[in-house]
Amino acid sequence: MHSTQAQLENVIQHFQFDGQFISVEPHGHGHINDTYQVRFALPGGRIKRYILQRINTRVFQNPQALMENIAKVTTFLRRVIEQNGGDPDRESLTLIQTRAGENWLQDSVRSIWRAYLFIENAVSLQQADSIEPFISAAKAFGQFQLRLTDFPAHELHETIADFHNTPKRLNDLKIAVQQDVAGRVSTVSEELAFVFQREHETGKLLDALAQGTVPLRVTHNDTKLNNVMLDLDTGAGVCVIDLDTVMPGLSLYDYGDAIRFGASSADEDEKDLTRVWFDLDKAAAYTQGFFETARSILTPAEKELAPWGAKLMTLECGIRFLTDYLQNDPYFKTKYPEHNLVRARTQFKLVADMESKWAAYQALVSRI
Ligand code: ADP
Ligand code: GN1
Ligand code: MG
Repeated sequence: MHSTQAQLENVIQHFQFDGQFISVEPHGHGHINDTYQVRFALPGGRIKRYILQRINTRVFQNPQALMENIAKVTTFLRRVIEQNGGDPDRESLTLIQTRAGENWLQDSVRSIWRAYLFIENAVSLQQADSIEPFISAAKAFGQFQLRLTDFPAHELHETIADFHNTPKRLNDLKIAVQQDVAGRVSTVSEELAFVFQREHETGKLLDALAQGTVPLRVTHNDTKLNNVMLDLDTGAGVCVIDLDTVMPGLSLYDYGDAIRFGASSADEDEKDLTRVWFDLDKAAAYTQGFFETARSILTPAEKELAPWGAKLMTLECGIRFLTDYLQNDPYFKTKYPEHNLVRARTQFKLVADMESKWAAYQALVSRI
């Protein structure tokens, strides 16, 4: 849904922003929420920016529970960061309250809004052009995992049920095939065959959890490179953002999803598949950074299964894009009709390439 300038300005009035309103404009490349940057002038002419987001309530059907999670997690993180002598306004997201003292606002058309301090002098990247930013992201997500070790997991709501339940995601794809609401099934037989050939592998992570081989932790669950802010001067990871899916999960989800997005040679929606491959150097860099940072808590099984985390998160994401394509794109934001199909294809290409490099990938993980 698109908001008019008047609607946005009305929403802005309800938050406790400092200074004189200057402007509001769309911001970032997220696939889910509507994100805006809002600029205010402070006395003396300094500019203060905020992030304003309309929560996607098709995706997050209980926004109240979601905001409760975010408030708890950011409060917890602030304390840990303060204890370590860090700057919580920069190293964690900071919610801005409404004038009524709430963490979120429902407007006259029932949209749900929230606002954060803008993390300044930092950037979120759509692709790692070299391994340095990817190492920084690995350390930031490893540290995020570490900082939340003692967070009481039972206090978190599951904001999206079965978010990384790959067998369930595959089942959703089967239903979408049966329903074929967009008449697109006949055009994706190759992609469907690719997925179904790997059906027997989809339970690998959940089986390990059920057998007690790997522990349930509090995880981020959406560890794309563009969900971490990197310092513009030093390149170091500053702040992990996009906390909507922080829930109980496996560290392998976080490791795997980061590899899926960042250890690719190309963008998630690259159309020319000859340009898409699994970059072992980037994978090695991320593995090193993540394992080094979270080493004190990760178990041997979590390290051993790392390649499976990467492969299944990539396959699962491809399955989700393909399902959305078959359902006429209700979930992910798209810019053109085939966008989700293009995205699904890059994910399957990456899976195939991981398979062809499997022995080398496993060897590098065990070496690290
Ligand atoms: P989505 O769930 O749609 O991905 P995100 O919360 O990830 O939404 O926000 C989208 C983009 O907005 C991010 O990739 C980042 O570039 C930018 N962004 C989000 N929060 C902040 C923040 N507090 N400071 C600066 N930029 C931010
Ligand atoms: C979405 O919100 P964003 O753009 O950071 C999605 C992730 C997918 C990702 C694919 C809540 O992430 O699960 O892996 O797109 N987030 C949600 O790019 O579904
Ligand atoms: Mg995001």
